[in-house]
Amino acid sequence: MARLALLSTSNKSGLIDLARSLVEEFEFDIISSGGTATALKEAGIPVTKVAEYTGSPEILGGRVKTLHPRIHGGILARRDVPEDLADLTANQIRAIDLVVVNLYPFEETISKPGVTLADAIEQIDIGGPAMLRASAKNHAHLTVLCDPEQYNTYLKELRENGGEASLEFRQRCALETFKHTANYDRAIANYLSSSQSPEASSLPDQFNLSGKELQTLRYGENPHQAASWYQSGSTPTGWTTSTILQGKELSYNNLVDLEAARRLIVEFPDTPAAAILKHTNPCGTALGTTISEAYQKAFDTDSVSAFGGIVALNRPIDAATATALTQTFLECIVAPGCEPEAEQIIKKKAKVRVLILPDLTQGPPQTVKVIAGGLLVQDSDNIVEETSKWRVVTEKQPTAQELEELLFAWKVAKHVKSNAIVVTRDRTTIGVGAGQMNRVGSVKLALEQAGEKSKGAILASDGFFPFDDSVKTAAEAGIIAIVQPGGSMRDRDSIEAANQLGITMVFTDIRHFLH
Ligand code: 93A
Repeated sequence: MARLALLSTSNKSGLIDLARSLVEEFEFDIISSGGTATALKEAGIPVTKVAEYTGSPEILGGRVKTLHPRIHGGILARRDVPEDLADLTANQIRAIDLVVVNLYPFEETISKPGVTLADAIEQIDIGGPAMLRASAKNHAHLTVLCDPEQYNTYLKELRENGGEASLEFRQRCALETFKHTANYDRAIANYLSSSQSPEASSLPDQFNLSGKELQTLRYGENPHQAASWYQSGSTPTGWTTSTILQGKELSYNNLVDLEAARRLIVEFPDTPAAAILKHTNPCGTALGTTISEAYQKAFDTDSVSAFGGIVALNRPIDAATATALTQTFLECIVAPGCEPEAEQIIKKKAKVRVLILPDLTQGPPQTVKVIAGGLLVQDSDNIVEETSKWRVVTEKQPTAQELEELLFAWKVAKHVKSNAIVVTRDRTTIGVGAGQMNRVGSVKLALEQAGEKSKGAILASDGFFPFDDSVKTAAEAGIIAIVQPGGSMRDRDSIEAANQLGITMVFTDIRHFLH
């Protein structure tokens, strides 16, 4: 007797081609739920409706279509257990050899504007997951497909194996299916928990790792640490959508640095901007009239540290920038695009990894840290910086130009590990003090790096000054304006020092610790 395939799909793409091959090439009989059967009939493919096969009509407006012992018996029967086979015979049930189901589009439905809870609930598929899970459970005896992307692989498998799918293939399909139904249910649970109690919701969807490994990384932060890169959430976003133009395989540290670079560079959407990072800290960040000017300025501020750096550009790479990029050893470059001529130029440095990320702004709404026994989840530091909300606390007021420079420095400081001090002039970092345990230590480092250039420059601090020593050290080096959150018990001391030394200071009332 011909083998039996059950087809029940919401997404009908690829359905007709698959069914035609099943019937014409592999002599399957097909049974299908209402809509699927109609689509097959229209394409001239012989099919029996599930309702005809079971003798039970679809009821409750389609809520019960395939939930029937003739279906589930045919899926779940163990072909090597005589009692199971006897049950099939006694109940006139045919064993089913292939189940192809894709589910009601729940996630698509809830992403539509104005969707009601009732709409969403109606899109919770019951019969589909029941068939998928039953088939995956019994993969020792049949094949299950839950995604149109599997259809061609399945047909290829049959063609290469004398019309049979190997056990290994069926196992893989079963695993895919359980992942698929798990994600489906998680999407429902997340939706319901956010619609019922947004304040006590479960882990955000972006931390649903869905088991999809994008890359086994060669190692983690160090060679003795194993590491992997997983996709978060059920649809690809962020780096998962990037394309790699060239270069060696991405490493764990590359990805960590690239993400830090991305976050920094998106602070400056309106102007060509370049950032060069090492160990997640910017060693050079600059704005320019062109992207090549921005890169050159960023590079020149600390060409020593830039060696082996990660470069992020917020404009496509052009020929001039490409030429500049090839003048030094870099680990990675990311930009929203790359001109063909630039591509040819960078090719000369075949090892440097070049990534194209068309939308650099797609960041995670939350970040996570793992601690013993738990996860710490927080909103990303996405606050919009508004100088109109800043407070000038000194007698001296900043000029409009100084205010712009202060904003630039402040935005960079946000992306430097605390304690963070950033000294800038001409929209270019000239000194960065990162990760010191006392603030004045970071101030000294940043000023030392800026050297003579600190005369007339401005300074930003990610946290408040606990004492007036930082203000005094900055003024001595020639800093003319400071931006900091304010909020210390000794703010008065710092303000007085600034007034005495004739420098401008503004408070943002927002701090940007980064650990
Ligand atoms: O409403 S259901 O949960 N009840 C069922 O018995 C059932 N059987 C299949 N949804 C059910 N399905 C789903 O219908 C499938 O998962 C598939 O998404 C869809 C196909 O319906 P049609 O063939 O009528 O287009």
